[in-house]
Amino acid sequence: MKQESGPFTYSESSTTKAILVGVRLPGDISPTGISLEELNGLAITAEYEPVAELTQKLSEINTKTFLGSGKVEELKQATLHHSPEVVIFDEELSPRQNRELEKVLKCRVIDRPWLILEIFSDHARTREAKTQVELARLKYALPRLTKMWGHLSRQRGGIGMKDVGETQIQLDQRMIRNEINKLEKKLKLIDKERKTQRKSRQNLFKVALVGYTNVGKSSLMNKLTGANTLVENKLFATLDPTVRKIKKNFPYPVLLSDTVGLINKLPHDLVASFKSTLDEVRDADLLIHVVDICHFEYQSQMETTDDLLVQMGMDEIDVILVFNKIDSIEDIEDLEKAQEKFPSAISISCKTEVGIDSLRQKIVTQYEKNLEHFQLNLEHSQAGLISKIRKFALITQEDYKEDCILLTLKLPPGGKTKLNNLLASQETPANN
Ligand SMILES: Nc1nc2c(ncn2[C@@H]2O[C@H](COP(=O)(O)OP(=O)(O)OP(=O)(O)O)[C@@H](O)[C@H]2O)c(=O)[nH]1
Ligand SMILES: [Mg+2]
Repeated sequence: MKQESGPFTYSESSTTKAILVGVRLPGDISPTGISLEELNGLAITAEYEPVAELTQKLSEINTKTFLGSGKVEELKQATLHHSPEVVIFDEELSPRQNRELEKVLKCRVIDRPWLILEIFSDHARTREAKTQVELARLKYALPRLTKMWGHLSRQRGGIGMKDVGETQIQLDQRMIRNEINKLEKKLKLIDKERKTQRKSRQNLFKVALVGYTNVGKSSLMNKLTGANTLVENKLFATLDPTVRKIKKNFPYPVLLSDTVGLINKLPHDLVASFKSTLDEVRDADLLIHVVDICHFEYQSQMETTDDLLVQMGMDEIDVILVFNKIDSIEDIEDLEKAQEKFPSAISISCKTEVGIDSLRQKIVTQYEKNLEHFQLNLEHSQAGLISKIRKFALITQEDYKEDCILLTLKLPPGGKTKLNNLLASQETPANN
């Protein structure tokens, strides 16, 4: 077995055959049954080649081998037949189950959280994402140390695990804990930098794109801002947050942020590690929840997103629901049914640009909802200030009275401070 004879080295050209295992857990009442489509997509994204699938409805989870003994035997026969390098479970396995299954099946066994971590480490590009993924991988591997080191050493995407992987045998748990401490400190520093950046944007209206992975968040970011964020038909194309101003056809300064996509059973350590990335979302005044309306499981994807938003304490923020990819819908009745069920949703296509203008309008409406009404008396000699005020506030009425000009304003967050500063600079010419 590769992982027992030294570090497993990933090579671009080799295909790594995998058997996928899915179960229906006790208490799971989802109507769709056991679908391994998503695990299949994840496996392919991580460059495995699924060669067989095995599913089972479980009445209870076996603490030793996760599956019952009959199914484990069936799985063993499948591994003998297909000779896969890896068996991938769609659920999280305990360290013990992981070990036992590897012993019985005589091949590497990984679970869904680990698979997601592998993809994240492949896609991490920036210092922040790399640190976050590395931390999550180490935390996940720590209790699974004996077998996991082989997996950790898969040096993919330059994740920075090199030293750790290469000297795996010598490292003990204490050293990994030290590494975890170091990474946590590094992340704290990065977090601080991000906080400073966010502070400088405090007074702007912030909109964040959220949603399941691969639904078209980055495509929408590009449509609304003219940015050139990476769009790919793969899971977790985006890991790092991008923040851009929406200028195109927009009357107000609004910041839009695109960030990591969400997925069912996201590894817990990963959610924790991505805290600062997700703070970008937590800090938003408005969320745009993007849904791939063509996906057969779009409703459960919506639920996963909603659940994760609750977990991350973001369920209080206003949300615009967006059904994307309507250009690809096969049966228009499906779209109509969805619209009936979620009447507030805006249907769009990033591909054909249908509905993008309605979405812009809805963002504007939400923005205006956040504006503070204010009235200001200016002397006639101060009329020159009006054009300056118009740059950051909405003037809904200009009333030229005999002794003054009465302005009715709508101020964005931070607008009052700007207004006070502007008026103060007029009163004290030394500040001009
Ligand atoms: N047909 C169609 N495809 C779309 C549309 N919008 C996005 N896509 C495709 O959907 C895939 C995913 O798009 P992304 O914008 O990368 O999705 P994302 O939500 O940012 O994905 P992650 O960053 O991986 O979470 C790409 O292949 C896009 O071309 C659309 O309106 N119609
Ligand atoms: Mg993206």
